[in-house]
Amino acid sequence: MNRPSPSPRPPAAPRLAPPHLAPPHLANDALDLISDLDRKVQWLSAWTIHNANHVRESRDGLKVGGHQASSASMASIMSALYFSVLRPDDRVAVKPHASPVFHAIQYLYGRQTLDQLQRFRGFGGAQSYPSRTKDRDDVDFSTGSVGLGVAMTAFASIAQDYLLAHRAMPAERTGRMISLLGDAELDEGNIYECVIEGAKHDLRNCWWVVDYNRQSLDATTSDSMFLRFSDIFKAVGWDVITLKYGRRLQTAFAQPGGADLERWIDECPNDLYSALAFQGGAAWRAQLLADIGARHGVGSLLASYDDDTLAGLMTNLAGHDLGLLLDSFHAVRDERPKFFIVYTIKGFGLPFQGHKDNHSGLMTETQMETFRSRMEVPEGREWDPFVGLPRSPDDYAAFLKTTPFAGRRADRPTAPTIAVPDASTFPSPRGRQSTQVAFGKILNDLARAGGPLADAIVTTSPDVTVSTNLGGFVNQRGLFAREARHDQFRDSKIASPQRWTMGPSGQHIELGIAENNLFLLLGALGLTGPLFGHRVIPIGTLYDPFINRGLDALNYACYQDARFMLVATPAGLTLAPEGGAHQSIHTPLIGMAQAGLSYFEPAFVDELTEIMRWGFDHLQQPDGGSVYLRLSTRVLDQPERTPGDAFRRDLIEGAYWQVEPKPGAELAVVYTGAVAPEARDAFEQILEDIPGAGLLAVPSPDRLHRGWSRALNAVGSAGSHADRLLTALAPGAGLVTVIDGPPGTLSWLGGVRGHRVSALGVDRFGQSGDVPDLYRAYRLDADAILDAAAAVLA
Ligand SMILES: Cc1ncc(C[n+]2csc(CCOP(=O)(O)OP(=O)(O)O)c2C)c(N)n1
Ligand SMILES: [Mg+2]
Repeated sequence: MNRPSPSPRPPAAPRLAPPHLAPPHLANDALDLISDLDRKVQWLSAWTIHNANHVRESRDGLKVGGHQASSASMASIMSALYFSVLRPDDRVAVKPHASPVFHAIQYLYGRQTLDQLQRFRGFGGAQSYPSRTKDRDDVDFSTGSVGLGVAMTAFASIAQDYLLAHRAMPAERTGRMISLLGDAELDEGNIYECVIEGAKHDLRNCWWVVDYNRQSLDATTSDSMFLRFSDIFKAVGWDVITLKYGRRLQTAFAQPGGADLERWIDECPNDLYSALAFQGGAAWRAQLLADIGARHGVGSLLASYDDDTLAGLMTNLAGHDLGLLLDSFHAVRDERPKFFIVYTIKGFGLPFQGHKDNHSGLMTETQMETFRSRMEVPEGREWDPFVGLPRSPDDYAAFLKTTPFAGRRADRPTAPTIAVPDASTFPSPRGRQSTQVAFGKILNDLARAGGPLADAIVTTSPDVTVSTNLGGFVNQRGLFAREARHDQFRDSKIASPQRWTMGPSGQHIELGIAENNLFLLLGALGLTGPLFGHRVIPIGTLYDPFINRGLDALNYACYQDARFMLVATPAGLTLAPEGGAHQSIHTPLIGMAQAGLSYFEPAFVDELTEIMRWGFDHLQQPDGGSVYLRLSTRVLDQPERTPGDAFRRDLIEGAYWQVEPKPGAELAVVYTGAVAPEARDAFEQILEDIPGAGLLAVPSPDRLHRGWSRALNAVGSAGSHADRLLTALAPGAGLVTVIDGPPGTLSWLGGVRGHRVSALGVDRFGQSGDVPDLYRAYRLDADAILDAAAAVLA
């Protein structure tokens, strides 16, 4: 055989099947029933995709798509789990391209409608990839951006451990957090960041089941990783369970010539194995005879199979052997994390099985007809749940009522809302300070005062707990660990302002410097209500520029409607001496554009206080969302004022007049965040020439913009808060906007009532310096604002 390179020998598959560990509900004939249902799942998932592409009317001529090969690869693994292994409290992240398999299984359980399947990938129908928010059959974790759903299960397990340790959920409701992943997902770096964090947090009750079909989207995957995954996962404390060969192959290996056959398969490169799986029996025979035909016993072993059964034998991998899968999954008896490497064939049983281009392959009408007759589905009854199976529909329906998964509640748990203190008792730090310091004080004061909100807060940070001012809260409430760990520095009586005591009652989860993990953990903590029936209030802190590091995970958390408060600090050029690598520029536009997240950038502490108070409530509301606070280390004098209801309302809608303009005024200075003093300074100079000018504070460009664009789409901009505010100005008035961020964050205000705009902000990389130098160089200072005012009035 002409092999490109010998691949390392994978660990030997178990020669004998593990003992049959039947769960209590598994009667003698349960395996037959599950195997029939598995066949139906294979049919329905392929048919759902076929229907969307070839049967349903197309209005735009676009390919609808769907992944018959990826689905076929995983069908039996999922049948084993959903029809026997999964318990009601287990939670699963299904590989994105196996969504049709998930929906088919839910359909058989009566938890998914025919209408949804028929509208797969259509508007209002079952989603292309499992979606917590858009699908109707109770998806546990959304998937789509590969790798993220995988890691999400680990963080969900940590979140579950947090609730268990805080006695917020009963131990008997502990579920296993299971990811069903494609092998190519193992290329995503976030997986390895996650397992490192998992090792630090004693991860448990987490299973990752790899559909090891050795194909990605483009081609077959590299042989060189064959053994490495097992090494990597063992190194971080996981049990690795390799399920390679099905029982028919194992039986053949025990025959004369079988050891040579086994060695041949073990050494066969991925691409050759895949090509032969595609070509079928005659090709297998020719290749095997050429390579090992002369070895003792091989010739007669091969001769005992015709071409069809030889093809079946050579593709009898563990992932398609239901009995083996059931035994292996049921054999798990402990809570250590499990990494199952399950060998499969992409497109198993379909005409393009093993073909390197099959990722988006769709069966033709003719191929579907052949598949239909093999599956014994009569024409016109394609959607009948149990048609063509050997037993009566009642037998299957009755069986499906007895599985552990059938005991899962149909609706998601709702967690009670945690009361937020009203303005009179909510902490309100006083005096000259920065928003970052005030944030720390508010949390510290909340923790000290105690109460339901303080008890529900969980903070987390990727190694910037102290530098983002979470230290006070952590001193009060401790770090979370399942087992108590003492603070050696304290025990050694070494002075430190920071206590670092860990234990089950701690309320801070410390992460290593991997911002992606922060967002995944916030995602998991932000879903504990609907996942585990108990709500926590997650607060995550990081430096603002490093949001970029975890942006896809942030988007992913929001896509799942996880609820959390993200506090990004310090932000912008205002961070001055730290320089351009740490000065965030474009994050305000992330905050404005990110669905499910409200961005605020307060300048003053009373604003921050009110935003946090509102935020704690908003992130608990059914139609609420998460909150992003962009804070600063710049110390500012605070305004003398007592916020009232009108101020609060305006603030949360995004803006308020710090100094109201006189009716028909020609100019307003508009600012966001830490440049407030420069805006004020310039504004006071402008008043000398334009006495009616206004000074508009915009603590949330995001909320202000959303309010305006919603009103614009509905009834014209007249209903919006932005419009109400700007009506006071003359029709042709000028606006000078300024933010330590992209000028576009505020320049849209010119569109509200057609005012002329001169927008100041940062659109170049920053550098080290002090605030006066940087504000001058980047045109954020009072002079720049005055110049801009002159220009806009000219
Ligand atoms: C982050 C991300 N990058 C790229 C893609 C596009 N994509 C979808 S599936 C896939 C390959 C998946 O291969 P594998 O995980 O092995 O799944 P399977 O072979 O079972 O289809 C790629 C690259 C994606 N969904 N997410
Ligand atoms: Mg694959």
